[in-house]
Amino acid sequence: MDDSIGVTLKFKKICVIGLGYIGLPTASTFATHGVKVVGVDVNQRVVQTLQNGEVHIYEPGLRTLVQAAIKSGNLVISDHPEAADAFIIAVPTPFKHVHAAAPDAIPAADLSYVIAAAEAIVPHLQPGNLVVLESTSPPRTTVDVVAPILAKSGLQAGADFHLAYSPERVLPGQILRELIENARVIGGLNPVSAQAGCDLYKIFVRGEIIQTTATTAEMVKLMENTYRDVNIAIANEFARLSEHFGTDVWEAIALANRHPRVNILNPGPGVGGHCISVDPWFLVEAAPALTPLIHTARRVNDAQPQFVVDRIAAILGGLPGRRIAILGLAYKPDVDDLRESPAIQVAHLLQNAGAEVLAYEPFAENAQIDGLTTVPDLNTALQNQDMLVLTVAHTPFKNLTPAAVVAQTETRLVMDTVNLWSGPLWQQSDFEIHCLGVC
Ligand code: SAJ
Repeated sequence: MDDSIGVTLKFKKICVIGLGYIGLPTASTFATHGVKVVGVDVNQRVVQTLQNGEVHIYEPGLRTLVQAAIKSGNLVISDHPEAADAFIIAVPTPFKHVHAAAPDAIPAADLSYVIAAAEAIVPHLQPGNLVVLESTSPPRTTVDVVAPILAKSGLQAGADFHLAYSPERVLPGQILRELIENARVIGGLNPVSAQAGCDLYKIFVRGEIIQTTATTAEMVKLMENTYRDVNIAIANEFARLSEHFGTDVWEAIALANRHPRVNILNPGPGVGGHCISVDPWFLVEAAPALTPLIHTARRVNDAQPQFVVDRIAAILGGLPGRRIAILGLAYKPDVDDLRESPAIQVAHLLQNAGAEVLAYEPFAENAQIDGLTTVPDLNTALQNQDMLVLTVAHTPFKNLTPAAVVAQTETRLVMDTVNLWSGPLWQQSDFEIHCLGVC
């Protein structure tokens, strides 16, 4: 008998709290694997959208998966939890931005959504249940924050019910595939809780499931993203050095990466998203004296938008009154997510310095951003500009040819922060392309 069928019987019904980029795919995947799922979100717009058969998130294949899950009758959408065999908390854990008056302050983790979700579970918690925190959280959140809240039920975590932490590590744009294929870490309050978590995720996870402690699993998640942030910071610093010494950082990185044990990442306009730009702060806030490298890397990446703006100002000989088109606002290529986007920071910095900025985002053509003029199509963005600034390596921009752009704009000045328009076609074109990391 397929053991996944066995464990499905153990978890007939689960509640997934938080229907965002992770919660909704997770809820839908469980539902299409035979589990009754109550998908819970406190945002009425989200609940209404999903109950109307629509999806509020762009992720390849997600709409089809959610509609199949709801059509099967296994996924129902609600604004409150119900009694279930397991509860998964997949709510946001943003950080509280520092006040402008204290720019050097360390951003603090905002656990209010996790706390609210745990509180909402308490009335429904029963002996034998499993509760899993998935949200990326500071080390010891499961043990020191979630467990005490759930104890208000009168049940003891690890004895009367299972409590575990299991981070997701899916790449936006690849979520549905990676959710199933990636190895998964399950950290239990105790080994029995870790095993219960393993039994739950075995229902659809095909990657290896590794059991550990809850705090280790929290650390693993933060280490993965912090490792990436530090490595992006060194790539950004190499870009600055290349401009200083007059080399092409992209060529230099490609050559350095020919070394069998070197893997330098790509420079860019900064680090965005609700993960890489956030998670390292959880470690810095929790242990500032132990994290000078992590802290500095965050500062390097957060300063990258200003570095790009300074380069643009030097090329244009000043910014006041200059007309600039920002091409791309998402935090990374081929997603519609604008959270913590460096492209938006570049646009605001240019505007604050007196430039007239228009922005176009192909994956969010109707994006409304405070203090920023966005246009719904590329052609409008290209009209009557002094410079085009490529801030996101979106595939639609990659596929443009010089001829296609020439037909839509008189502008010949380009600042390419993502090394997108770099091939011979562009080098032989009339465009004057300035690339980040290339002098
Ligand atoms: N970036 C660079 N240079 C690079 C790579 C990325 O500047 O070489 C920038 C991107 O443009 C973006 C930011 O960094 O602004 C983050 O992009 P990303 O693709 O590194 O990260 P996410 O946030 O989309 O996904 C990461 C992944 N973590 C790792 O790769 C270690 C994903 O597996 C995690 O599940 C996700 O964070 C998360 O949810 O934590």
